[in-house]
Amino acid sequence: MVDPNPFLPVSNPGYTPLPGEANPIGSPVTRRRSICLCLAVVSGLLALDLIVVLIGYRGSDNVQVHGNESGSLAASSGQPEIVRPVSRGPVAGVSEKANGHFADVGRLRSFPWNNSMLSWQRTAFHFQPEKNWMNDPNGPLFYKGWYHFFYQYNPNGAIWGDIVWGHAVSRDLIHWLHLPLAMVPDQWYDFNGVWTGSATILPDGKIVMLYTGATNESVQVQNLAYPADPSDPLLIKWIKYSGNPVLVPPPGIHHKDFRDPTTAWLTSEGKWRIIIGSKINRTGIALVYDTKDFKTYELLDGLFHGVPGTGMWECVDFYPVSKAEDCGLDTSINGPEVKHVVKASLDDDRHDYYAIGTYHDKNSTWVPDNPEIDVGIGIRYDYGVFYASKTFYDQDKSRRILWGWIGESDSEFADVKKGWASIQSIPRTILFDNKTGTHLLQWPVQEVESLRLRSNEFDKVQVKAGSVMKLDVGSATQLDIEAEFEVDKEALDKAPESNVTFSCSSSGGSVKRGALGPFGVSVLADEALSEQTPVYFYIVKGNGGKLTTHFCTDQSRSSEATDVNKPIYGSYVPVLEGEKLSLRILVDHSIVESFAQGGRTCIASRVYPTKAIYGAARLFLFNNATDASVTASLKIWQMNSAFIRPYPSENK
Ligand code: DQQ
Repeated sequence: MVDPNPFLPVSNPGYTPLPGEANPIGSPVTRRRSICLCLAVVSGLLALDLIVVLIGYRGSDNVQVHGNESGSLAASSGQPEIVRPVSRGPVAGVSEKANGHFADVGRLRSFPWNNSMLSWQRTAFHFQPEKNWMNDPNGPLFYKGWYHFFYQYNPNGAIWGDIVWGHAVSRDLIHWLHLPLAMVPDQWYDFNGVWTGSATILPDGKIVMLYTGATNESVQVQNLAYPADPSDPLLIKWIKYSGNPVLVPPPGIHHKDFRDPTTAWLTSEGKWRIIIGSKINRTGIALVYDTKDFKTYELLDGLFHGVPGTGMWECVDFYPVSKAEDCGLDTSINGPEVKHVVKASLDDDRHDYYAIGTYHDKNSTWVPDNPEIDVGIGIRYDYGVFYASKTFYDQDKSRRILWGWIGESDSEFADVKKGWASIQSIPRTILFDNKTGTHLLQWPVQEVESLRLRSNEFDKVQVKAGSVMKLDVGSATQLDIEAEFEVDKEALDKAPESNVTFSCSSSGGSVKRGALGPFGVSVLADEALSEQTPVYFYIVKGNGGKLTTHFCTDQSRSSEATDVNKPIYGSYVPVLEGEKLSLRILVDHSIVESFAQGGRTCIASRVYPTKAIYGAARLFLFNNATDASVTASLKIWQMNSAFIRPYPSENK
C-alpha cells in the first residue's frame, strides 16, 4: 500500500530556484531543446573523426559480440581497428568514466578479439547486470529478508550516459535477481541523470533515499525518494518527493560540484545529519547538513572535513567502527569504543581513500587520527581498480558491508563489442584493525564460501629462490585461494640492508629480483607462462634492519593484447611481529581480487588474457627472490557460479 505521508509534516522546502530555470517541471519541449543544445556543444567540441567513432559506438551499443567467419572481430578490411575513446564524465560534471589509458587517441590498435575470448571475460560470481554499462553502487540496504542493491546504470549501451538506477535483490549477497529499473530521469531535477545516493532506514523501519539529480540545466541537486509500497519486500516502485529538489548547491559551491549524499545518522539532538562531497578550489570537502524530516535542511557552519590538494570529493562515506568488537555498527552509533571513518572518491585520480578518526557530534566535524594519512593523501581501500564505493550496515547480521565499482581496463571499443562494462566487487565486510590501529580489514562476506566446491591443499611446500612450480588444480578460472608464506629466517637475517625506495608500480614488477622477494602466486597463466598475473609479496630490509612488506599484482604480462591497460598495482602492507604472510585471491575470469594480511591491503585487478582462458588457464607458485627460500601452504577451492538472473515475472 502506498504510504501518502511517509515523513514528518513539512513546511515549504525552502528551495532556491536554480539559475535559468525557466520551466521547473521540465516539459518535453524543454527536454528536447536541452538535448539539442547538448548535441550542438558536443559536436563543436569533438573533432570529426571522434564523432564518427562516437556514432559507431552508439550504433552498436546494444549489439552483442558477433565475429566474422574466422571468429575474429577485427574490422572487415582485415586491419585492426584504431582505439579512440571519448571522454564523457567531465563534460557532464562527474569524474572521467572512460578508460584513461586510451587517452592517446589513435596510438593503439585494437587486438583482434574473438567471440570466445570476449565471452570468457564475463564474471561468474561477481554482480553484473545482464548487459550494458554500470558504475557506482547506490543505496544498498537490507529490508524484510532481502538485500537490495541499486546501481548507476545505462540501459542504452555499454558506455557511461543516460544514467538510471538499476535494482537487484538477493537473499545472501551472492545470488541476485534483477528487478525493473528503480528510478529513471523523468523529472526536470534529474533529467540529465539519476545519480548516486544512499539509503537511511528510520527507527520505525521506513526507508528514505537521497540521491543526486543532474537537472535539465546540469545543476547538481539532492532529491528525496521513498518506496511506493513499504509492505513490498522487493521495493519495486519508488516515489520521488513532490517537493524535490530538497537541496541545491549553496552559495560559493559550483553547480557541478555538489553530489552524492550519504546515509543519514542521528545527532545527540535527535536530528538527522548527512554529508555531501564538493570542493573549494583544490580543497576536497564534505559539507554537512542537519534535517528533521529529510525535506528541509540546515547547512551547518564550517566544514565536516576538508583536505587541501585533493580536488573534488565524490561519493563520500562516513561510518563508525568498533574498537572493542568484531562486528559492524549502525551509522548512528557513537561512544568511547568507537572510531569513525571518512572515505572520499577522488574525482582527480579515481581512487577511494579512507582515514580513521574522531567524530565530534557537537560541532559537526571529524578529525583524522593522523593528519599525515588524512582522506585523499593516505590509505586507499584498494590499490587496483575500485571506485565510488559505499558501505551499509546489515542489521540482520550486525556487520558493515562495503561495495565498490570495478571498472574495465580494456578499451571502450571492446566493451561495446562485449555489450557490457563494469562489475561490482565481492561485497566486503569492514572491521577496524585493532592490531595496527591505522587500517581497516576488508574481507569477502562469508556467504562467498557457499560457492566453494572441491579443494586442493598444498602443505608446507618449499619454494626455493628462483623457482616456479605449477599447482595442479584443474580448471583455474573460478578460484578461491588462501595461502600463507614463511620466509627462511636465515635469509631474513643475512639479507643486506638497502635504502632504495621500493614501489610496486615502479620497481620492475615480478621479474625484478631482490634478496627477499618477489614471491607469491601467479594466476590466469598459460602453460608456457607467456601470459600470467603474479600476485606477490616483496620484502625490503631497510636501514637498521627494518623489514617492510609490499603486496603487489603485476598485470604487465597478463595479456598479449596491446589495447588493455596493464599496470603494476600495490602498496605497503603492515605485517606485525609473529604474523605469517597471508593472502586470499578470488579469481573470477577477468577479475582478480586480492587481500593481504586479513584484508589490510587489497587489490582488484582487471585482466584480459588471450591464451590463459577456459581450460588453458593454470596456476603457479613462484619465488623470484635471489636469496630467500619460502615455505608456502595453500588451500584452493574451485568456485561455483552464482545465479544472477531476472526475477521471474510471474512472482512480481
Ligand atoms: N558517479 C555518479 C555521480 C558520482 C560519480 C554519476 C562517481 O553521482 O559522483 O554516474 O563515479
